[in-house]
Amino acid sequence: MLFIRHFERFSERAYRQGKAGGYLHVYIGMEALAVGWLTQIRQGYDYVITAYRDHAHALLLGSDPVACMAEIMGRRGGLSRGKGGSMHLYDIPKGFFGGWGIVGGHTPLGAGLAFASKYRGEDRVTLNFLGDGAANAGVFFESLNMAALYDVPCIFIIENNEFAMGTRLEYHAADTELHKRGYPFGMKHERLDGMDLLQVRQDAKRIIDWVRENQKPYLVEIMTYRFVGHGAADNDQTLYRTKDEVESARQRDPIALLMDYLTSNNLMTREKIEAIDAETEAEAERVYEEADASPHPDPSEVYDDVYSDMTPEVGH
Ligand SMILES: Cc1ncc(C[n+]2csc(CCOP(=O)(O)OP(=O)(O)O)c2C)c(N)n1
Ligand SMILES: [Mg+2]
Repeated sequence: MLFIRHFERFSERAYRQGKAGGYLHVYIGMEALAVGWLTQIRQGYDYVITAYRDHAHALLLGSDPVACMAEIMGRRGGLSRGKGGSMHLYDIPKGFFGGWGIVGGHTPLGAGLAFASKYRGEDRVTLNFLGDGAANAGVFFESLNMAALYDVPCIFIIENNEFAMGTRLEYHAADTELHKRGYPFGMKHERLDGMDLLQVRQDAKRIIDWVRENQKPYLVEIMTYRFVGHGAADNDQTLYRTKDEVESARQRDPIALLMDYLTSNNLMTREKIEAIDAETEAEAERVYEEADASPHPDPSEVYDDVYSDMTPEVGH
């Protein structure tokens, strides 16, 4: 969690310095959610797909942090060779299918990944992350329907940070208990806490085991909060929430909660935690500098990978 937080602080720096183009959305405040779930899957075997708030997911799946940062900076050494940016981290060998910018647009792709693994007789699970705002997209309901119809091993994980850009949950969702959207499709569904890492890990293990065993879909809504703006360009959060509200959510900062647990149970000293904090910060700085040394893509590559040379074969 500390490395992700420091890494993202450096990505924000890159944005402010004009070194990261396009959009940049960080996961600060939400770390326990991705850490809890992605440490419970079979990494490099199970499939993961998410929206544009994707840095934590790539890092946790073992993508090279320098390649992640280089992508954020649009450099040739980036995961998508510098052509995707922050929203389009990808690492297929690690089971990471992106990194998508159209709200809700990737949810049928996640259902399709789960369909593919079941069709091939494998016992993979797919984690299909989306936001609370995305849970209103028509295509999400279609994805739930098809996933339930074909009984595919897909876990839809709504990262409910209570906002879709500047629109609060109560103003965008007719029923704010988003997990209930599994009900009409006969899908198991529940709402869980996303701030206490140890609890998140336990919940994740239970649900992943169930889905792997039963090869059926599941819908979870996980309550979390982003401590910073929607994206790096969201300058005035006071238009939609108060400083007090953010401050009170910060009382349950997942990193601070875990530190308190570790120290109060004598599992780790405060000095040791401070040392990890300093080490991960130094590591994030090294990553930032190494990524910054990667060259920009050559303009001659602009059309590479846009069209496929493969002629599809018809009739199979
Ligand atoms: C189809 C579509 N509509 C609108 C947008 C603009 N947009 C970008 S992010 C966002 C809010 C999504 O909120 P949520 O799903 O809760 O995700 P979060 O940013 O909180 O992680 C919107 C409306 C978009 N990218 N795609
Ligand atoms: Mg949201």
